[in-house]
Amino acid sequence: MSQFNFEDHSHRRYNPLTGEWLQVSPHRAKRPWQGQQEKTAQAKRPAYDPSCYLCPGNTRANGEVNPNYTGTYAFRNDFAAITDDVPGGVMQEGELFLAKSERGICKVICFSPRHDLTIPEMEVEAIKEVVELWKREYLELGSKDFINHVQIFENKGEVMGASNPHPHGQIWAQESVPDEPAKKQQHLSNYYQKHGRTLLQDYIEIELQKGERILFENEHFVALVPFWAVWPFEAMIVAKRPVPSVDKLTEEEMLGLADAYKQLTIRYDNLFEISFPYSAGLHQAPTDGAEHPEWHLHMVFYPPLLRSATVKKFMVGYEMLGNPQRDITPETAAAMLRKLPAVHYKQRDAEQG
Ligand code: H2U
Repeated sequence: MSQFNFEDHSHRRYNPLTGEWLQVSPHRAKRPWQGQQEKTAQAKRPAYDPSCYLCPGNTRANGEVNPNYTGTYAFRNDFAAITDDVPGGVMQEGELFLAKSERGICKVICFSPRHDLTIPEMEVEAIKEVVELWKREYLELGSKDFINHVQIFENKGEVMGASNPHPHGQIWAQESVPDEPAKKQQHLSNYYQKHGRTLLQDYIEIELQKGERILFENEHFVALVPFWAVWPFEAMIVAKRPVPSVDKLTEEEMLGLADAYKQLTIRYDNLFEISFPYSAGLHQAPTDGAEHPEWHLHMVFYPPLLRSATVKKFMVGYEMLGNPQRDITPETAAAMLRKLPAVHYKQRDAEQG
């Protein structure tokens, strides 16, 4: 038997942020389809769509009319999954039946009045306005006494269940800290107590030295494929300074986050020359009134695509029953994303006429 190496042989990787394991099976990536590209026909969208419920001036499903907004726009989700008018209640029967009421506020956030744009096609200054909106909402929602966590996210593309192509995200703010950030809270806290530094501060320092999973960096943020990435082209944008939450970013850092968000999504779009779908979001300190020096703001991107514009990775079978599994290694995915042009393919096509 040959000597073990991570590029060729089956192995498990540990995610120190969540305490979970990942199965990596690089030998499976050697199947003949690797690198195949199938483009899908992409309809060009108008800058304004009279039937879109997010466009300025249009009437939403519940009859409310959007203002003629010119930048970003946030409103309470008309079909909120969690609402603030739920009476408090607990149901507990022995050890096996436990339920509790959950209060919260859900919002929809429009990134731009332009129906035809997406983040990688927006100007960095306009994306900074999105970051400023995140900050305002995090502060405003987080300051309510019954809100202990504010989850800001973007679901992009039909394959991710986005109901509308108008550039937008969502916010679910609620009483409880949901499971993903709660796992991270525990691991970040253990690490900070032990070392007096944030886990991600130490992690990015080492990753920047190694370089093999780094996609790019600017003055304030670094984008990389984490060592423990589950999704084929999963990536993370991490603040270089250990800031716990978006409200603590300086103006310069907010611009840096906007730039990193644009740069990463341009590379994503360039990978298969399509509008690349993903679920992305901020992970940051809970808004429970406590100080959280252990927290370190980062943005995660979970794209579903595997080897082409149409072939999706399914988290089924072993992944549902055992733990997540991937074929191409995070290092291979990082190398593929890193070598893509920093100019969006649509801009390239427009320039080439
Ligand atoms: P998604 O594209 O990720 O589904 O987000 C759009 C949200 O917009 C969705 O949660 C809300 C839906 O409830 N929505 C409104 O609040 N008002 C509307 O008129 C239509 C959709």
